[in-house]
Amino acid sequence: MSPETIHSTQEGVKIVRATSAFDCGGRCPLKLHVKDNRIIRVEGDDALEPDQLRACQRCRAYRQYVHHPERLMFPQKRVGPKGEGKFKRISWDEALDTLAGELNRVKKTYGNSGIFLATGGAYIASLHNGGFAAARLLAQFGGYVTHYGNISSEGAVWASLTQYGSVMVGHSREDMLNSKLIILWGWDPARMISGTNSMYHVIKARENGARIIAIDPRYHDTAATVADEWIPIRPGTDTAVMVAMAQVMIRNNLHDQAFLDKYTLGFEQFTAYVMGHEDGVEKTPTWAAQISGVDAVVIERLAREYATTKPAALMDCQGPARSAMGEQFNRCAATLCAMTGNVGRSGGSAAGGLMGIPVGHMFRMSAIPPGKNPVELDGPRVKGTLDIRLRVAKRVHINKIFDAIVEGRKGGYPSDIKIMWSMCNNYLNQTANSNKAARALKKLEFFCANELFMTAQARYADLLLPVTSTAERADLTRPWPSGPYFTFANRALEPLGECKSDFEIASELAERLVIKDFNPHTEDEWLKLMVDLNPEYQKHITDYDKFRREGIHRVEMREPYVAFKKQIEDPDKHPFETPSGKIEIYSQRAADLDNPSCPPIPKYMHTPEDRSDPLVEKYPLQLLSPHPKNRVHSEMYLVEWLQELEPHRAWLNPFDAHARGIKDGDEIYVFNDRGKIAIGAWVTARIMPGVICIFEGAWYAPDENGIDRGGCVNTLTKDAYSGGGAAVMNTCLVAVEKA
Ligand SMILES: Nc1nc2c(c(=O)[nH]1)N[C@H]1C(S)=C(S)[C@@H](COP(=O)(O)OP(=O)(O)OC[C@H]3O[C@@H](n4cnc5c(=O)[nH]c(N)nc54)[C@H](O)[C@@H]3O)O[C@H]1N2
Ligand SMILES: Nc1nc2c(c(=O)[nH]1)N[C@H]1C(S)=C(S)[C@@H](COP(=O)(O)OP(=O)(O)OC[C@H]3O[C@@H](n4cnc5c(=O)[nH]c(N)nc54)[C@H](O)[C@@H]3O)O[C@H]1N2
Ligand SMILES: [Mo]
Repeated sequence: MSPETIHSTQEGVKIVRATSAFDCGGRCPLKLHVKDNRIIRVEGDDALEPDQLRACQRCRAYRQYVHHPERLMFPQKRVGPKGEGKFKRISWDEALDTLAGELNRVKKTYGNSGIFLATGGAYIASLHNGGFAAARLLAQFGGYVTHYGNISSEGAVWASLTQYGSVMVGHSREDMLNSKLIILWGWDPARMISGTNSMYHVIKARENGARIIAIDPRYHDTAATVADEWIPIRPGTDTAVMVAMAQVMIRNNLHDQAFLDKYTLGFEQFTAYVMGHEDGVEKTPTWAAQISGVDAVVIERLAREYATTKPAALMDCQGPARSAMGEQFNRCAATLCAMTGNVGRSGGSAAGGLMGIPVGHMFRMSAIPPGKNPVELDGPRVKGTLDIRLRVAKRVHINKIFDAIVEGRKGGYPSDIKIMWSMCNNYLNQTANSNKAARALKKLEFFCANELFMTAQARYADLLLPVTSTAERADLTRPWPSGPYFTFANRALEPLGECKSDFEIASELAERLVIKDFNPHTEDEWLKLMVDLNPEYQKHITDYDKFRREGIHRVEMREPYVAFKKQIEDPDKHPFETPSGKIEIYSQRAADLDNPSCPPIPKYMHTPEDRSDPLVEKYPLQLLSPHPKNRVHSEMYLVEWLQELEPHRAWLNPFDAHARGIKDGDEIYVFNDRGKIAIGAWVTARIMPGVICIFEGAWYAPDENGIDRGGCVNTLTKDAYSGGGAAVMNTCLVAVEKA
């Protein structure tokens, strides 16, 4: 038995220390009880409070996921029309020969820019496996085209880099115990986790006397559990309310002028905008009330309370920023944090939407560089993005992948994509405009998907390669974003059926593509090497064997981590990483972009598909698509325990439901010009009137009339991005009728 295996008292049972590697922002230590190569029980972390990292319902259902009867177990090739889902079993030799043959054919006929590599959010584990293995292989094969832009948080990333020059804008979660007021602005950690211990510390902070306010169109689970007050707000209008809060502070001299003078740049320009000196419109609470639906009295009181309660943590997340002017939301939140002197202060917050701390953060744990991609070398840069976020123009925005396939060079894209190789994503389902995505996948000459399940996207494949789950391999798994700890998932099972990891698939393909020395190490050697080569692990992991054996290394911190503490305590020695060295409320780099939708100071602006769009006559409801509590996006969709937990239904306010003769539980159609879905209605006052909520991730399943019976919300969303690069899923107008 290997050292990381604990003996069980039960005959034939071993207990293996592991974690899942889902893309949920948590990373929970698990003890997997294994008998006859099957997980028979999942136990959570055995550390005591407050260190315990308690797993949620998804890890509790881990064995149903790993051993699901629908897992793909052998390679298959398409036999019916594309998208119909008819496949035939083939051997690995035939499968890999086919993929190698197609790659060689496209390279020879069209060049390497005809190859698209689609990697995704799934499988947050070491960087030698998953999409990274394929990227390294294809770089050596002469290159490939891929996407740019983070679908999760590009608005927040843009905002944080503009304002602070850094994406490490979070505090370790226990610092919330030092807060007197916590504003959950589009943040619902009871559901979306955001670090395994986030909700635990929100509850502790509440018990400690902090007042908690939730600002969200939905009365979400966190609000229902801990909030003193819920302020419903129309989607996409938060920046207007924040600007009005700034107006209240300026008018009543409640802002921290000394802090602004010392640490920031451009407050004068922001003031000119807020007070109406710039455009003749003073951004009063009454002005914001008309836009947002939040009462002017409430905005005034909120501004006063936030400005006078110290320290206060404004927790703005990424959901509101996944919208047509997403970056303005996070930038304006950060500006309020500076106006109240809460940046760099324990119990405060810098906002910026990312909440990450630099200890144990997934971004800092890269190891095996994929190597230069020849297709991208010397390419011009994408115009219109901030210089630090400059991307080579040979790439395609994440929310435009399928548009690029459909339109190609004639649509202004860098190449004509002929084949796609995909892993760790279900983008047909998860990027916007699924109907267009389906058309795009049908247009490809060849599509190969490495998958665990026959997902909505996998149905369109020509070739399906079955991959192992995290339980079937050993790996360094990576928490995001709260830390402070490092995790190791030991191998609990031998690969099921004929499954192989993405890395094994890439390695076997390398031989066929005559690429030498692609995989010279064993799994154990790779993992040890990555720990040895990475300064982040080296700083903390002194005993590799102990780390592996225990499956976790918890970093002991003398005090909570507070973003920008150094910059505030000693600004001369520690300037911010912006060009001016200050918090840039006015950004010259943003000004240089000369893009009206990305102004140099944070501003509220109207956008297509908000309530001011005439389209509202036809499609009167604003659609939100947050992340589901019973899945990770579309992953775990088939797990019965999780399906039972929460049926997939559309949240509809009683006011909107009655106006359309819809009763709770009725089947409804939700539609716009992009598509139509069928789904059950949940009539509930937990969502404000005028807004409808459908969790993302249900599998797209169009019927013969093109109605998506699976209720995939991206059948309705728009494949566009904001000035700063945010995917705009939460800016979407729809109509609803009884089916
Ligand atoms: N409407 C709307 N859409 C959204 C969002 C939203 O808020 N609203 N959020 C967006 C966000 S933030 C994200 S991150 C994306 C996520 O988008 P995706 O990354 O496409 O989402 P998943 O559904 O997690 O798909 C991951 C797939 O990878 C497979 N997989 C798991 N492990 C492995 C592995 O080891 N190897 C291989 N080859 N495959 C594996 C899973 O079976 C699953 O099918 O969705 C986005 N889509
Ligand atoms: N259970 C579970 N957890 C997950 C994931 C998952 O799929 N399942 N996915 C993970 C991933 S990859 C990511 S990126 C994160 C995403 O985490 P977030 O981006 O924080 O999550 P969302 O669910 O999109 O939105 C958060 C909240 O914002 C609200 N909201 C949306 N639009 C607006 C608005 O205009 N104004 C205001 N005030 N509120 C608004 C929503 O109602 C929701 O309550 O979650 C991670 N955690
Ligand atoms: Mo994400």
